[in-house]
Amino acid sequence: MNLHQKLSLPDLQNWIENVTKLTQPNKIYLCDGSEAEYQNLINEMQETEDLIKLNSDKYPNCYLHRSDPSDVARVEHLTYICSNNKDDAGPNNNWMDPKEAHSKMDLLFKNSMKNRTMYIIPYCMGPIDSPYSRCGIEITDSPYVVINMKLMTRIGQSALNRILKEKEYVKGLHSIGKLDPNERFIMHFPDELSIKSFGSGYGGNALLGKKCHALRIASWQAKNEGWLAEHMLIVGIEDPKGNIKYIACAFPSACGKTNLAMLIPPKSQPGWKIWTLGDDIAWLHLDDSGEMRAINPEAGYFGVVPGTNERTNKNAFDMIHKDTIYTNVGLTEDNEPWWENKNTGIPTKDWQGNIYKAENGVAAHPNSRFTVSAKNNPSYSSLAEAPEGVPISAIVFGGRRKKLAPLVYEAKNWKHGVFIGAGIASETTAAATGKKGILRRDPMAMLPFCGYNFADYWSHWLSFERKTEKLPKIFHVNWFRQNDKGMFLWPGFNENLRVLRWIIDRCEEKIDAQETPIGFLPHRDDIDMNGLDIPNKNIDELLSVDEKEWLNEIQSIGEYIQNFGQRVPKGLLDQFKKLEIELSKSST
Ligand code: SAT
Ligand code: MN
Repeated sequence: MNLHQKLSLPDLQNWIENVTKLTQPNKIYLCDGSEAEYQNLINEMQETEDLIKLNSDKYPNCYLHRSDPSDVARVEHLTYICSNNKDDAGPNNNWMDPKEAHSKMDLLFKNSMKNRTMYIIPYCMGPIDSPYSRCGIEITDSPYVVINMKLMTRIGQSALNRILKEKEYVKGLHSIGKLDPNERFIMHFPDELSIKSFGSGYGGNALLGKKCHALRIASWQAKNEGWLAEHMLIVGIEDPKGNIKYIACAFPSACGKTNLAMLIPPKSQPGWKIWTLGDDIAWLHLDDSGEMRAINPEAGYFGVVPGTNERTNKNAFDMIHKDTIYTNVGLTEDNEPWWENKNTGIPTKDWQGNIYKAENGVAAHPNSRFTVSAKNNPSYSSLAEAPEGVPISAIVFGGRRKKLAPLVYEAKNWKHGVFIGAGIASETTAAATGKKGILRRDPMAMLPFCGYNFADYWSHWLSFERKTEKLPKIFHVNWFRQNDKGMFLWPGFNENLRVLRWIIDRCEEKIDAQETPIGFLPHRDDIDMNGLDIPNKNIDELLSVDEKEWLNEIQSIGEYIQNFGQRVPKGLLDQFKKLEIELSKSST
């Protein structure tokens, strides 16, 4: 069968033909998703030095890719939502008129694949037989993208079969171009279900199934179809009796979603187990009975490497010892990957391949990443393949906040929870280009990823209350609170299970809580501190609410929300006003 016959959908054939004419590739290759194909690409990429084979005794089937030094993170200032109507993109997105965007991009794509192979990657986001899954096709000239998509999604024939049957799929066109930051754009066309990405080979800019499709385009589809596409990990928490509760947690990039998703219960918590469903993205649907269920559209992890060690995330540490693609880590003399806080080995080369000298800075780039199949994770839950997904008991929002936000609190109701989500703020990290450590508002941890106007997005969130009475409870956590000396008050990492247990106890209505204006907080004794050596005054600080400071915070959230103008739902503004009044009363 020739390519034309294999892609027996007129719309798909036309698109491929047009892209071929525009980009002028040397060769066209349709990916089948097989292991042999993966291995062939790996071999070819070693020849071109796009990949370096790592020590095969200690790191079998592991490779290192070094990206262009100017191409190491998502580029939010070059990312656009090109909706037909500017107001649909909203103040949270850069917008360009779709016609203008297409012609700008087509100029860049012109002849961009000359002397290169054009890879066609059919992929499915979510279990291949799930009604909640959605498909796409990414056309790319980067073999790095193909091997990463192979680990991160379900690619190949089965996805293509589904596309030919459903006839609806997201069209993604990607070329690394010359990797010139001045000729780099990531454009989304939600009304057309298409993406054009040029000039970057990195992560979220280039693996189009991830942030571009599964969040920006999918969030728009989800709004129109009555579901949610969210920047959330999904985790199952099993108690000593074998009952499992599933929760979904939204934290901004590089705030510990992967660590929480793979948590190993500390010794002081015998009988508890954690099952990983996903570490980055959740698609949430109401089932026929009105219960919220989640699938993870991805099939692998693209996680931050630095800081991963036996203490912070043993499952990830073990998992990335085989079948892993590393991007931008350092190397030891024995050709083992090395990164900051790995706690073993000595780096000899930095992430750019230069001789490592401590005085020149880090060996691994702070946003260096591992790509690995979810099935390699020791805590992998086979329900990640369940077409019906898992039922969600709680939604947990969080951010990286030195001050103010307590360790955990619970929303009073769904509307209040939506307000809490809309008010998330976090200190910026290396996951995106730009200044680090600056506090910015990041509603639902979706600021870089919501493919439409936040005001409409909040209305959509609020609308769920009218659809069902079985909504999950909503919580907020903050693992990153510090004292005045800059020391973390909470040990974090695996100890976070203690907080998850409180959340589950609340969901099961097993315990009561202290009511404060910002929500329900734990009574000190209701969080199991067994085996932890934390002074009582730290616990009190972690569970304290400074009402004066909170009044300022709520007013700043109110101001932020109101910037979104006329479309902001009244339900959200009411929450703001109610909280402002309550806090003004109690803080005077
Ligand atoms: O580069 S990615 O967007 O895939 C990683 C992240 O920012 O979470
Ligand atoms: Mn993410």
